[in-house]
Amino acid sequence: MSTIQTLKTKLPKAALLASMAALPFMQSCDMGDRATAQASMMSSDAASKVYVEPGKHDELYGFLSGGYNGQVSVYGIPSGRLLKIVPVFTQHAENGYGYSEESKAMLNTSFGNVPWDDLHHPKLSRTDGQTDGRWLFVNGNNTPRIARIDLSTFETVEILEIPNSAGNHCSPYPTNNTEYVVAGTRFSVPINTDGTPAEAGLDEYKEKFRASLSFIKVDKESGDMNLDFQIMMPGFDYDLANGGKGPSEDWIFFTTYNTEKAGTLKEAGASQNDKDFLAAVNWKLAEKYVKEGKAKEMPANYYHNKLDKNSHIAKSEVKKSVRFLDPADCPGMVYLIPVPKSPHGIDTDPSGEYMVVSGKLASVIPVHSFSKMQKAIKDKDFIGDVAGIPILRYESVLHAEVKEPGLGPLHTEFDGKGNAYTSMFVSSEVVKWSLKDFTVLDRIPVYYSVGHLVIPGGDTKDPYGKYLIAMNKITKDRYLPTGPELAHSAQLIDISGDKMKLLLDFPTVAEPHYAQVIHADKVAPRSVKFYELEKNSHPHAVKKESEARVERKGNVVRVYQTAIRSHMTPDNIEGIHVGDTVYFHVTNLEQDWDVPHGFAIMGATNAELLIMPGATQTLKWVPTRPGIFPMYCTDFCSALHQEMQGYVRVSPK
Ligand code: CUK
Ligand code: CUA
Repeated sequence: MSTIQTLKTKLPKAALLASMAALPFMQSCDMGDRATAQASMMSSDAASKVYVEPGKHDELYGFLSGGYNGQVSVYGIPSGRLLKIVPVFTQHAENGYGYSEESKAMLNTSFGNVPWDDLHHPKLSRTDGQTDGRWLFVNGNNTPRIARIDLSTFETVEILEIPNSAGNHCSPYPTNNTEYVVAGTRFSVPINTDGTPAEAGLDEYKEKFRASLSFIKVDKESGDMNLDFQIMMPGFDYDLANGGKGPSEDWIFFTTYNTEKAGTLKEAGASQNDKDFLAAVNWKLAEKYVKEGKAKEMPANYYHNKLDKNSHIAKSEVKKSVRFLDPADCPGMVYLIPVPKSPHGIDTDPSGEYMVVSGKLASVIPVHSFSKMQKAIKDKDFIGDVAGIPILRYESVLHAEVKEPGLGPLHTEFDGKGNAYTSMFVSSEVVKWSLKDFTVLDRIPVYYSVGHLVIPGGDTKDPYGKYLIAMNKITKDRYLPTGPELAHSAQLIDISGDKMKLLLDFPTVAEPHYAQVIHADKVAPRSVKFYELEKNSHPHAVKKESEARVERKGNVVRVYQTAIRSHMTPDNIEGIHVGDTVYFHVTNLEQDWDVPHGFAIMGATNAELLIMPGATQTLKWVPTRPGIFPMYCTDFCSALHQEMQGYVRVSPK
């Protein structure tokens, strides 16, 4: 029995809830108890199960969100080796992302250039309900954005701002064939559909506040995203979502909270103050309504940033309007299903029949049934409505309740063998339960306070029930101390047998909320090794050393520079004056795997460049004082790497 399980039996529920925040502390203090628990939960051959021989590859890729670092980190699983950090919403000095002239536009928004975000949920693209390894979609929580990472280059190639949204948390959710990626707002905000600036007090919440659910069309071939339409929902807060599968694949489900702000259930005559809603949206029907012309258009101002494949230059396009559907005009498109108060995750099982809702404060995990939902809709078994959206009866849709699952259920994934695994934030454990009789089968403590968990394909039709990764919010004493700020932590758990067994702890980069895990052979074979110089269409690229040069127009100086082992051309530059705007357009002439060159110049106020073979990147520099400024290659590229250097002479104005 873990410390928490012991506590649970000793404390009344109210006391337990009150001590939610303190629990992880108590846990980590009780070292003796913990060591015992730990020994019993470790796999005896853990080391061999996670050992990947030097030079051998991992079986799986793990894409972990970076939370408040705004990036995605890529791990080899089961080894837990960090393979790469892919910058998405955050500038990344390591490779100049967000600093180079080419990549800056990637971070443009209607608020300006926003070089940071809070990245919560990665989701892989799908074909026929299974991950296909083509793209990874991620959300920016703070300044509402959805990004697409191309998994052939592991680069962020597209960022789409979401208008009428605030706190883009319940995103992004691809449908089963990636027809759409769906993004839901977290906060309701006042929205004027005539496009005039919307501003209102909370006393006008019910009349003026709305929540948008955005449907982003994804091009089958290119992956390009386009905001097709939004559904304007009543003003609640929207937390998380997930799509149906099989019989329910036309549907997507959203958890909501703070529904009492809109005075909802009480109005419907229901005495269920302890309930919020699951919003069930038929996206196929919504698409049909849009095709039939039911959508209205409203002015909107949002950015769509795309990286050009051949020039490697990001360009922004500003969009001016968006179409929207009002659920009141669209019968059958949206239903509300009561769920325990303050739900967090909503997860659908691989068969598509069950919708598992995790109420953070609930003592049970309700499992709703899709077929019962359909029957209740057919029978018009409604207990009221909110803004024309029917509310179904809890009992009519409920299939089962998982009893005594633990405290603070957050998220559920599936192993494809008839079991579900739910993360318990408060009691700090992962709980395995059966989809057959909805009883708890096993539990394993995690250190400490797990948020999301992930099973490879565990959110798809076809999970690979060998591993589970728990992503823990609190690290405490798991590693050598590093002062007050600690790395977050993930734990790899073997779920291939009846009992869950801990295999490995590994520190993560910032705070992974969710993750995706996929078989390496779905991704690795398509990985690009270098960019073809011939295809480089950058307007300031030079394809041969003999074309390298310096050009001046007024006070703008362009250095057309080449880098190849082991020199840069030109390497001695004169005739620059204080106050000039100097662009170093550096083309890496190499045509080989893993030979980037870097570029840095003393005193530059942005960052270095890291230029991949065949590509051109630009560093902007405005010298502020006269002198001799060394420049050099920052990436140890050959035995003569240190010789890849030069000088720029800057004269007074
Ligand atoms: S949330 Cu972080 S633990 Cu953004 Cu998916 Cu639940
Ligand atoms: Cu090129 Cu070091």
